[in-house]
Amino acid sequence: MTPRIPPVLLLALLSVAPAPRAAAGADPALAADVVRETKRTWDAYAKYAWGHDELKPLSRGYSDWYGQPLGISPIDAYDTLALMGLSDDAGRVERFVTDQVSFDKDVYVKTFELNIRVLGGLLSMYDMTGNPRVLAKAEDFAKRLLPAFSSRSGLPYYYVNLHTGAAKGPTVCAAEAASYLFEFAILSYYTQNPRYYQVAKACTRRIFESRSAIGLIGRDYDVETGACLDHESRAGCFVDSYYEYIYKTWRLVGDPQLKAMWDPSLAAINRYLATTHAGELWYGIADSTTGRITGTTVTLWDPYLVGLLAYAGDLGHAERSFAAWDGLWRRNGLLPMGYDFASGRIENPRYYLNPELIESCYYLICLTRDPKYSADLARYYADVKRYCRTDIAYAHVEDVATKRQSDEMSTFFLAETLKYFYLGFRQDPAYDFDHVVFSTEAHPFALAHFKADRIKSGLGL
Ligand code: DMJ
Repeated sequence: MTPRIPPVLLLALLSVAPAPRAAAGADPALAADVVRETKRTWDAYAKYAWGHDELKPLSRGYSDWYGQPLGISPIDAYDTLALMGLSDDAGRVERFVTDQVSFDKDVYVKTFELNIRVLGGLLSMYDMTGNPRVLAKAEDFAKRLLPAFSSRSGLPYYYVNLHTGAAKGPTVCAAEAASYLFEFAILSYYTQNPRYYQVAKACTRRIFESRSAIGLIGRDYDVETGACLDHESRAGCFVDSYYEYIYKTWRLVGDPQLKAMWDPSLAAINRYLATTHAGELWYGIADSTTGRITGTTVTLWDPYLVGLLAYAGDLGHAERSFAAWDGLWRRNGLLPMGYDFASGRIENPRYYLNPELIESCYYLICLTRDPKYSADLARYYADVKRYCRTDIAYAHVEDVATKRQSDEMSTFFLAETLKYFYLGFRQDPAYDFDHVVFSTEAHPFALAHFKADRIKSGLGL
């Protein structure tokens, strides 16, 4: 196993004090403000919802995704608390994982969502602490997800029962079919059991092989046969982390077969989905067989692509696409869930505290060092505080026009949104792209922990 810094020392090193080598453009005062807001939000979760999946930020109650608590918020939030130096709170979550939480529950869970939030969160906790009981918990959880992949095609069923292993849900979108590479690679690495990575890679390969002659994939898939059910090709919502994990997993473990999938995928995305409207660069929806643009609706999940393009070295497209998204945020004060860039109409007015544009802004801050992006991030932070803050935490907004709040706070707000704000203002080199790879749920993994010979043996390469 990779030797690590002891957790206590690690947390001390990552404490709230100004970063030793903070890059130009860092804003320690704003970083400290994010820590205060995170602590305030976390304290509300701990007071009103401890152990449950989500805090209700208006009524001061809680909700559980499946009737019984799985502790999704604290597991998802652990590394945010740890990297902000909130060590007592992080320690409490670690003890909750090792001593309290049980995944042996007779509930059907969403395979995709629980992989990125729970398995990803547990693995990140292990990557930071080296606590073998956390790794055991992660593997226990992964073994409960594995029966989802028992279909004829190897693609996962939408739901899996954590106790019985029964699986159901015959149709999945590309993201739900093939966003397992990253977490399963890490689990294979740390357990030195290639099975996890091989299962995940078979899914990604299956979707990749279904691409059309011009290199585009469709949106929805039949789990049993593996067949694609449509010709609707996009890079954002429904497909996003399929692409994201091919590239990010390659960055983490260097499997050359992933790079061989990424290069043609990126070329096809830029060739067919990128389209200019009124001088703005957008990534639309295209027919996967002809490449003709058939849809101009984008969603607030789609700007993840800006960060991914930048990460992959395509700053030209990334910065132009960011400008289009930033304009949409400026016009609304937040991002609407659905927007038609051709008509300029908002098709879904909700904003659920989502991180994607904030995340991409962090990528551009790190990869361009252009102070413009730091100013954009500060503006997003001010807007989120202005419109989503409640007296105890933060809440979804039902309509970006009225800014009317609703009684929900998604787990990714602590896991991702607050983390990327903090890292963007702090600019700690330990969390730049030479040092970590972030999962789709913003769980960071230190590149230095992954050694070539152990990758080969653990992943079965
Ligand atoms: C997150 O749970 C993940 O980033 C996922 O891949 C899609 N988007 C949500 C947050 O918007």
